[in-house]
Amino acid sequence: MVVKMNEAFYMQTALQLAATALGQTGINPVVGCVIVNSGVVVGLGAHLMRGEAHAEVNALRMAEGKTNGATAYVTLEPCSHYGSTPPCCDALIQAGVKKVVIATLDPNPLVAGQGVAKLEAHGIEVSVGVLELEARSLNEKFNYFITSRLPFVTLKTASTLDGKIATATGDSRWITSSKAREEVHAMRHQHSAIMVGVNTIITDDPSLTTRLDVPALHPIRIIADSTLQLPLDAKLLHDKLAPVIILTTTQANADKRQQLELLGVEVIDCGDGLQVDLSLAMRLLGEHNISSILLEGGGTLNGAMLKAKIVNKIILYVGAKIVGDPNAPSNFNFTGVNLMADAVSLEQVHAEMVGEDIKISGYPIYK
Ligand code: AOF
Ligand code: ZN
Repeated sequence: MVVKMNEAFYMQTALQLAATALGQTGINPVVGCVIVNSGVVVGLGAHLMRGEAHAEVNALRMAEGKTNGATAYVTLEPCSHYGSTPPCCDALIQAGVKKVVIATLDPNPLVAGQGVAKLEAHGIEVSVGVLELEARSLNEKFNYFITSRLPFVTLKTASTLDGKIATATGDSRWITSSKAREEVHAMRHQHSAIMVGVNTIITDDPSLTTRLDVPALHPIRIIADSTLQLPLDAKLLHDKLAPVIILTTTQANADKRQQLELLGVEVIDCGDGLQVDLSLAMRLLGEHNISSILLEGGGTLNGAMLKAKIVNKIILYVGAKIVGDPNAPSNFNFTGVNLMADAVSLEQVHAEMVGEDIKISGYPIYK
């Protein structure tokens, strides 16, 4: 294999190092770092877990003794603040690094340009912007959470060509092929939490865990259940595979709440109304350090979340099938718009094939 040796080449490696840790850094970003001295790669590092060493520090450790005059390629601006670890800027300065190539600035208000300023103040040459879009997209959940303290919501849904998520009898196995379903399990690993409506539990009794060929992380399971209809024998209440959070209202039955709490479930009140206040729910989940949610709801929850303008990204798998019947449930149920000009539209739309299915993704634009 002959590779083109340039800044993008080293940054690509740093991005791959970062990507390996997607899903395991909690509210922290994924970050990768490659250190090169006189044309030789001397250190590789990634940030693996919140509370543990940052990418630069891991890479500098590997490169020990060979860092003087080196160039560091980092996917995120090195931090300038004291968090769980001392500032990476200080470590780079002390190691005698001559140049730092950065993909993108850190949106964390505690850093946000101060890292670059500190490096430059110590005579280090800094450049920002190599593979910037790739780096920003890798941390899209972190970027949103760190500036809003709200979880980044990815709405994932699968439908037929006629927009149905089941037949009129309720059968939905399967709309898409196993390849698409496997991708969805990787997505579960890469989100802090998964969210469904209580009707999904009543109908399917799912476990909402991550099932892949290799061990993976299970998301926290969130159920929107305004009137606490969740059956006490639901599988996910007893498997102890991941925490369960129920979103309800102060109106819900106090006895049922107590029964659920006795099973180890956290019940969160989201307003005093008849239905869960979804915007308030997002604020409260953000306070619980849930930085990303994979929404796998049915049409009603999908519609309500979209209407509340709290869906950040939509991923739709379309199976090339047609089931017909106006009574078959569809993807998004909400009071529709009268004019096409008022429809929710997506930006940065991307389409690709996944096995036999069509995958469409994009970001809703809210007016
Ligand atoms: C870096 N390199 O590898 C990471 C950075 O809680 P702490 O101390 O780990 O700090 C987390 C913050 O530090 C996080 O919000 C982000 O701004 C930055 N993460 N910075 O230079 C890294 N993971
Ligand atoms: Zn750092």
